[in-house]
Amino acid sequence: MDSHCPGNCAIFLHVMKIPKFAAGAVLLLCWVALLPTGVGAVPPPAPYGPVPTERQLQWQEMEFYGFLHFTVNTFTDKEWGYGDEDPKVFNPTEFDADQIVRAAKEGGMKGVILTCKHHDGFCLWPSQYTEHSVKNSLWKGGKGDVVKEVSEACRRHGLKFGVYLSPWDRNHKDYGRPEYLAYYRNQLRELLTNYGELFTVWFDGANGGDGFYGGAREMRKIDNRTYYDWPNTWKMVRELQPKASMFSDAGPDFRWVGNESGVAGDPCWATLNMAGRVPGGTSAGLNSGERPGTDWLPAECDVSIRPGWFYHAKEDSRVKTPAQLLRIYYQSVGRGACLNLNLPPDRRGRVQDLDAQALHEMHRILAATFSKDFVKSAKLTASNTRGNASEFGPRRVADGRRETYWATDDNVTTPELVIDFGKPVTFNVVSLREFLPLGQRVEAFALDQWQDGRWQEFAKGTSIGNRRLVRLANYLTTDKVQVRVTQAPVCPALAEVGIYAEPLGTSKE
Ligand code: FUL
Repeated sequence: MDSHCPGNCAIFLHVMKIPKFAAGAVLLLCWVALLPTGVGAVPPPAPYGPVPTERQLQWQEMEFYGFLHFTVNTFTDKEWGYGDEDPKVFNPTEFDADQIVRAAKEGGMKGVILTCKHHDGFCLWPSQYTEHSVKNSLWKGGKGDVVKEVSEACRRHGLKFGVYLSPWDRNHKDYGRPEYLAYYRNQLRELLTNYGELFTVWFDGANGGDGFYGGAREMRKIDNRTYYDWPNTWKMVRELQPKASMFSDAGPDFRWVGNESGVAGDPCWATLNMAGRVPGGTSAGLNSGERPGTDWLPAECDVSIRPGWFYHAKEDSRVKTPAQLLRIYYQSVGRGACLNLNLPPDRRGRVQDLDAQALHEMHRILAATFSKDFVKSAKLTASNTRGNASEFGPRRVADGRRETYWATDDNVTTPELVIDFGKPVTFNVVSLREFLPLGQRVEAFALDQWQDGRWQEFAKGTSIGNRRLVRLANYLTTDKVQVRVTQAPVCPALAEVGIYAEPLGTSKE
């Protein structure tokens, strides 16, 4: 923790839910320790609205990770298995978890989420609670465990691992009855305890309908407000995997963005009004979020690199191009959401070269774009700075640290920040980040360039949150840029401002 310890301590203590009396004592010590130097004379801004937990912050920092949709559907050429599939159809010929995880890593992903059980009910691990799993497949003579292999490959390659366990189970005889819940939780417990640390548990909202259901072959509908008793399932995840962030249409840690095309709303607020929301419930408000909102519930954009979620040979010609993937990146990560891009392993049990190459090329362009930040060597001047410049001054936006930020006095809510490069610079991408522990504060901003002796606006936007990427259709050349906060209910706290140039020739599709 650096020189603005008291403010950060306060947020830390709040986030960690440390009792008030203990928090008071710790804060007092922080103040006393810093008083002789005079540092910290002006406290940090007070948080505004809902703020993230430490767990949510960790998840938001990942920004980009992937889904692996793989099951019997890969072999039956379906998107939703009915639940009557013979486990023997699951038989990847050259399964290679390292190849899959390497493709994700070389594409810039920070983790992967495996469909351990999709709606068809087939389990990719030898669950002791069902025969409908890899243990009755031909793969590895029934001795294989895809969850184990992928989770271990993730650890070998430094990626995080997460699980998807479909609540809807078209195979299980008890689906729709109270007994199924015990089965679901038993399976979840296996995944939560046997495969190391998980960064997420992903609860799908698709629910109920026709299915095999142990041979009944009928329609079963459930009431998604009550059937799953989510609070108690979430409690189990918290106990067994305290660091895992949970996904559903209604959180509790991050939300669906309301579409499967990878596009966050503009704006996309990290907050939502939670009253009456349940997983699998309404998608109203999920795309743009709600402001100021009752809870911090940032969005995840899930989308497949192909039209379907599972591998189908007929879609080999429809793998998204690097240019399409880049657009998705800018419309998801660039609007403050995380991107969960699906890479479906094929019948060999590998990611196809086509998919890996498209992803790799997208990552190469992003890495080249963000390798040089023109703001780092520029002179920064703010129209207002809170307290001591070494604490809240404009240079804080260029130190590459999310934990530090430029802030203004409480009554200055629409300040300007001038970035003087000292020479003409050519760029087409601007990146902004807020200091999230103080809440989402900025409601609108504008960007100006210095041209013909005056400021000329070249872009404007609304929400910032974890990240806002402004990608211009054309490169601009100027020696000064101005960031203007044009609307905010409280003083802003900007953690980062970056200015970049995409490699020449990057196609925008
Ligand atoms: C949906 C499912 O129905 C799809 O098959 C896929 O798993 C997607 C990520 O979520 O709700």
